[in-house]
Amino acid sequence: MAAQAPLPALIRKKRDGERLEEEEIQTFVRGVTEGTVQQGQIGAMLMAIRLRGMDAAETLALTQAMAASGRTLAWPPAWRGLLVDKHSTGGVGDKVSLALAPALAACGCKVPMISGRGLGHTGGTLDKLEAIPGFRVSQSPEEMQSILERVGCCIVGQSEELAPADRVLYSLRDVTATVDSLPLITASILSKKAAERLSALVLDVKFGSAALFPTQESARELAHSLVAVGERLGIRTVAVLSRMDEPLGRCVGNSLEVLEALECLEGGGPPDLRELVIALGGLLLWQSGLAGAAEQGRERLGRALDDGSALRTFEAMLGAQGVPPATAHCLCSGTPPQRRQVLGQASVCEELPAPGGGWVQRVEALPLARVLHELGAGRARAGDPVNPRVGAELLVAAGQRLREGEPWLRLHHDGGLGAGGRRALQAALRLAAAPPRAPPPRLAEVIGTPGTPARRGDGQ
Ligand code: IUR
Repeated sequence: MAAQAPLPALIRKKRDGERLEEEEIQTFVRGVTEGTVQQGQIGAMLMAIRLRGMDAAETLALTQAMAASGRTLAWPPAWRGLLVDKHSTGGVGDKVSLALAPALAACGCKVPMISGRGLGHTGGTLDKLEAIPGFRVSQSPEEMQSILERVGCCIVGQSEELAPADRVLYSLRDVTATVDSLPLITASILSKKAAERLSALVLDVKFGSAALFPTQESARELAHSLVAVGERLGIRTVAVLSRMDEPLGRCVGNSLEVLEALECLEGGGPPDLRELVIALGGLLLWQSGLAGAAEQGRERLGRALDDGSALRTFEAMLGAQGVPPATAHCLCSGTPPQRRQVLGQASVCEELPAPGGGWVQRVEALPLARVLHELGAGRARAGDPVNPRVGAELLVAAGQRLREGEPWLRLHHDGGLGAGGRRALQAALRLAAAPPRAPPPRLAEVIGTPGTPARRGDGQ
């Protein structure tokens, strides 16, 4: 084996714009995992990568080294081709995973979904699920397998053992202004998916005023990077670019989003939510070979939402992840008031009147999310508690005529809404003097063509 260059030489190499060899990347990641690389050195390497970039082979090597830094999951051979997951780059009101995982399982997929918590203005799937009394997200890989055998899907947190190098790098990216690096984002997202040993993956890359990437072009660049590296890892990978200027659906806030996901699982709910669930699920069913084309996949997934099989699977998943059976049953089969009683309600429920009259152009997601965050719906630092009862329901839709004083937003909180928060909320409502043009579809583009479906033996 060639002598390893000392770390400062590797940092210098990347700083000066040279490529790093696979072994050099492995050396760096091993040092990160074992704690032998100093924090300053990690920060310097992250900045060198952020400024100089990485080509596809380097990004792949970084992803593989990070995936290999911890445990990888193993599944029964009979599940080959069927193991699927979805990742979203984060949005406001995004409860897609809650409906998508059980719907896919109801169609025959195995969905070991590993999700995150909300940080900043975007929500986290785990926080939404933890609004349900009893729901646990810390299952071991063995427990995950047992749930997948019985139910077909689970939604859990990332265990300490999975891609530990990502944990170190991600926390340092936050404090070194290197979050927005394509190779670092790609390796971070896909190292965890590679460790999950998936067959197929769909990525929801969001763009717009409330997304990580403001423009469709920048989101497209990330999507191409994710699809290229995902495919090289042996995971059938496809990405959709979806708009994130307005909240997804009508509800924002953890408990309210669970209620809205339940409506979707009953075949109802807001059309934009159902559309995204069906589009993402249709692509995954195609990739996993359970549908002959994306359109057939969409139809199949829509049937699972309409015939109650997705809802029954969701109830089974709740039971398998710690929710008492009576609670799970009440949530899945109860009336809306019974469901609200299970989840608990905030002490204040107030409706905001429209500050003027006109046609609703849109409701801006970012200011709405920021105010809810301040009211306790989100966390400022990892580990902070969240108040699941804080949230908002949109009472209007784009294109609707609204008269001054008519209610447009129902806000749920436990106090603390000041004049500044009220002003910010009222400014989130964009009114026009004339009927606006129909908004563009939320799903803007699909990147990567699944083409040949995952054959058994692909991926994992
Ligand atoms: N989610 C991840 O898992 N990693 C990242 O780098 C980002 C989001 I940005």
